[in-house]
Amino acid sequence: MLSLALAGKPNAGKSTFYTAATLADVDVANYPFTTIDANRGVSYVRTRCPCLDRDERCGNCEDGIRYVPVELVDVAGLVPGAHEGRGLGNQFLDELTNADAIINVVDASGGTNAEGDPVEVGSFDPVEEVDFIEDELERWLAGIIDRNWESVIRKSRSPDFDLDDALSDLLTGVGAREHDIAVVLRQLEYPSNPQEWTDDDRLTLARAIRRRTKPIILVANKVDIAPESNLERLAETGKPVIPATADGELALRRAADAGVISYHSGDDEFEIVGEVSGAQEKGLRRIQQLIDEYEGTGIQSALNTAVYDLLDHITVYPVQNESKWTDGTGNVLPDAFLLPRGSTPRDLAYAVHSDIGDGYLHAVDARAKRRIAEDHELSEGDVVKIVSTAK
Ligand SMILES: Nc1nc2c(ncn2[C@@H]2O[C@H](COP(=O)(O)OP(=O)(O)O)[C@@H](O)[C@H]2O)c(=O)[nH]1
Ligand SMILES: [Mg+2]
Repeated sequence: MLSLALAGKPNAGKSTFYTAATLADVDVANYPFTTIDANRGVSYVRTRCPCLDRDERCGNCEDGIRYVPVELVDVAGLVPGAHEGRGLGNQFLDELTNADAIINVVDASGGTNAEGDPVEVGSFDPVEEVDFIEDELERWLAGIIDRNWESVIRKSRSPDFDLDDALSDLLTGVGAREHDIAVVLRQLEYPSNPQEWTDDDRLTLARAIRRRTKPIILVANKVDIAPESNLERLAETGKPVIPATADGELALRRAADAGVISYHSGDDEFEIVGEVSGAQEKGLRRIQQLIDEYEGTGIQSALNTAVYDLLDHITVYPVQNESKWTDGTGNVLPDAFLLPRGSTPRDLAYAVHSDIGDGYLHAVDARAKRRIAEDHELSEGDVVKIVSTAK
């Protein structure tokens, strides 16, 4: 499963985001280190279900809204110096190891400092936190490379030494594949003898690896109290920025859970369908205003942007029966897989099961009812029958 990590300084709203997005009970408080262990949960990206192109809904979506699971990790707050063990330091950086992308939750209100302590709203520059979080991640990676450099030097004495291989060994643990290392090394200039590498060379390598293997989107949280100028400054960083209110989304999900409103995460409106007090209604109206202004609460949009834009994935639906779009038991569109754009039917087969991949014979586009070539690039919403010697 794809894994997204919520990183950021303390009190930015990570746990609120996490709770809203997973609706699991974790600590949410105005206290710097509420999250002592990383919380892992399941959240969902939202997409259009292919059953909308048929007469009947499939039963695995909500009125044509399909939710596809991703792992979400709530990482405890990072403070400047975390890579050297400050705050809750390194152990938490290590929890980012499996992340395919990082959602940096930023307090766009400027109402907390770099340590997460409350200050007057508007007095802390959120761009500072964007920079230090990125820097901490990169220095943490550089630390891993530094600590293992001796072994690279040792290997370099062997006649069949290959820097790509040595670095792959060193960095597979943080989610960098051989291909990533090869691409990154091609972009950089460095001494051919590992003994001549400087700390700066290793930091430059770490920064490039981070950009490639742990891309970041910014969530500009607390828009309900954020000065407009802060949102503009965040946008000027040139990074993807999603304005958000984690508190607002949590309130909506809880109200929906309690049957008070009808709301699907990511909707741009909701309807009050149950009994509400005057105060509750006022609160809900305020959230609706924010939704109108920012096109949603930003939570679903952040998850979707991370998976579909930043990681450039598509949703593909394997079926066994190409006319009915069912599995062997008659379940319509039972599974949805998130695959990198450019994936082929064979890649889908391997995602379903390695045996299905090994036994791959051919595939059928279940919309067009046509065989598709082995190297055909799949698209968002494709429904595909895999024919394999494995069952
Ligand atoms: N005004 C405002 N406060 C928020 C929002 N989201 C979270 N908070 C508050 O920010 C504080 C810290 O939230 P928490 O999720 O514990 O932050 P974490 O330390 O990053 O996990 C809590 O008091 C939340 O209620 C929001 O959208 N607007
Ligand atoms: Mg927290």
